[in-house]
Amino acid sequence: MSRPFRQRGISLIETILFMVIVGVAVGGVMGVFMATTRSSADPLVRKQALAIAESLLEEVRLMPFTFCDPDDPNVSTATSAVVGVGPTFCAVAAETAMAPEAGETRYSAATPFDNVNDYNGFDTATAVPAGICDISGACIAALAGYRAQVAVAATAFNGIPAADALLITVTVIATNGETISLSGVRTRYAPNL
Ligand SMILES: [Ca+2]
Ligand SMILES: [Ca+2]
Repeated sequence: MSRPFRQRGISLIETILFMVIVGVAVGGVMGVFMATTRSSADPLVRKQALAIAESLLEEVRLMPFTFCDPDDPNVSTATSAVVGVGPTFCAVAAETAMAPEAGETRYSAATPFDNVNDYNGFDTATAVPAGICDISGACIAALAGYRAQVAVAATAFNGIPAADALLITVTVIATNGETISLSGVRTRYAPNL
């Protein structure tokens, strides 16, 4: 006993409403699209700054952090930084200063940085040569607008006392003023402790 279904077209008002709704929706999507396109250069700068920070942090973390000087014959057997006779002592005094020793630079062939703590205070703006450079002193001209700074400080870490762990913080300031900071911890290598 069903009534016959009466077919009916779309009215002009319905059509106009449809167009208005679709227009507003497309406008919103286009707005997001344009904002993304406009700021798409910024992630590039951030990624570049991050890449510089990561590579410098990696370089510092790979430096020796031992009781004795890295060149000390007892570097792998010493059980403290005490200078003395025998394999458990350092033969010469360790580099304990939180700064490079006299004559040391990141780019020196004869006396390069040879300790984690040598990097404390390193700044690509004041280093010679200045700029983002590899350890041979070859600088990348395209990265002239970036500046990197390193800070190294003793820190207690996960149960390891502050005397045996160093917090390394690399800060990169990008061309647009954006700053990225990466931190990593380097613990002392002391197999016989
Ligand atoms: Ca040194
Ligand atoms: Ca040092």
